[in-house]
Amino acid sequence: MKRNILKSVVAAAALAFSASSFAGVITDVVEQDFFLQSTGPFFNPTLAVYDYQHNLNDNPIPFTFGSAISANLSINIYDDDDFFGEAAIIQVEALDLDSGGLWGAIVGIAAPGWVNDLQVEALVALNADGFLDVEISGVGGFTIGNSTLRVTTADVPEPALLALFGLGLAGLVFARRKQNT
Ligand SMILES: [Ca+2]
Ligand SMILES: [Ca+2]
Ligand SMILES: [Ca+2]
Repeated sequence: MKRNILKSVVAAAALAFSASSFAGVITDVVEQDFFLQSTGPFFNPTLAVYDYQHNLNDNPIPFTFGSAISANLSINIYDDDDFFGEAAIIQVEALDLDSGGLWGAIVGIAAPGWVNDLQVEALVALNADGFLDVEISGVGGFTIGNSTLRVTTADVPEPALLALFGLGLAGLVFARRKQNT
């Protein structure tokens, strides 16, 4: 009887281990090739807006909510090499510029590429549901290419399986007590 319970506890522990997320790096790439072009007169162009989303829930390595301890976002954004300037606001989740930022050049060719580490608010949003929302709004004309999100994860055991493991332990304690009386 006792041995059987012990077996089930060991099995539950093994299950908890196999289903927990292990420390590592998840790389999520959104493949895109979008030319953002604002319209309107040169001195008063309209703001053009482009949205996309990183989804960690459809990846080969599954993402466990709450396991992201740091993340880095890299966007292949580049100019079409015209003389005119361009300006972009990169918004990551909330409209603050700590995780997001600015990109562009007043005249000439803007330097290609944009990269930043996610700050607390965006990291919390990513941990909540495995989605990261990005919005790029800008004036001028430029290309928004692939976006790469690199997420460093920590070990997080599945709560449900931990509960199962706890239940097994409780059963073991109960069985021991029963045997002692
Ligand atoms: Ca994905
Ligand atoms: Ca330019
Ligand atoms: Ca341009």
